[in-house]
Amino acid sequence: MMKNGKPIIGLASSYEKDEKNERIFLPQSYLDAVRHFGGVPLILPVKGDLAEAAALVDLCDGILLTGGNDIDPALFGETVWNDSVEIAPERDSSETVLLELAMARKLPVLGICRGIQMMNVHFGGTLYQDIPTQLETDVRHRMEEPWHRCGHSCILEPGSPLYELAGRTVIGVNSHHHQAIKDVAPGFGIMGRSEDGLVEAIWDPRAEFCWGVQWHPEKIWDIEDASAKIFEAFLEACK
Ligand SMILES: [Mn+2]
Repeated sequence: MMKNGKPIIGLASSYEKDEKNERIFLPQSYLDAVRHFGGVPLILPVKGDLAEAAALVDLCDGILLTGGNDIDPALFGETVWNDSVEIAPERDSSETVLLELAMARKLPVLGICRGIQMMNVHFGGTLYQDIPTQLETDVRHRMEEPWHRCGHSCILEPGSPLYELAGRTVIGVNSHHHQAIKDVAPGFGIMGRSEDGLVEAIWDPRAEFCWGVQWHPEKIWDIEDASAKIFEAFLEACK
């Protein structure tokens, strides 16, 4: 049940730390998309304690897990594969708490790019840590900018909610990732794969709305209506 006039969408912030700087940030396109589809974006910080996270999630009608760093492979029982893997354990911990709080409150969750990976790992799945060195494929999953265009297609699973929404089997997606789902989390269903068979969209049939997509619908919803429909469905579930 929505708490206010418009659904408040908590956005997991991106996080960066090096010798000189420590900051949270988000690409504006996430906020623009949430606003366009009728929500109020609320940026959720990293490194707060459980009480703070609970206080913030209590304000939210839905949670959006955004793109960014790689997931620490320790979370799925592996060590770091190579130098391409850039982790931010502080962010992983914050999002683990966010997911637990969201599940306890039965809040809708949409995971985008890193977000689908975080969702999959949190619920017991695994990842390819580095597609170029771990998977033979002709599909370009790390396309060059601009990302406001489709780079490869996604073949939807008939019967999945995304297939029902899109009303067709093949949709266009952008692609800016070097990691991807390997083993899908137990209980989750596959909604779509790229031409090489890589899983690009999952959902939890046990939840009201718990979806993850490997692409960035916030950057192509105005040119690919399947991506617009993902945001429409998510915001609708948050009402
Ligand atoms: Mn891809």
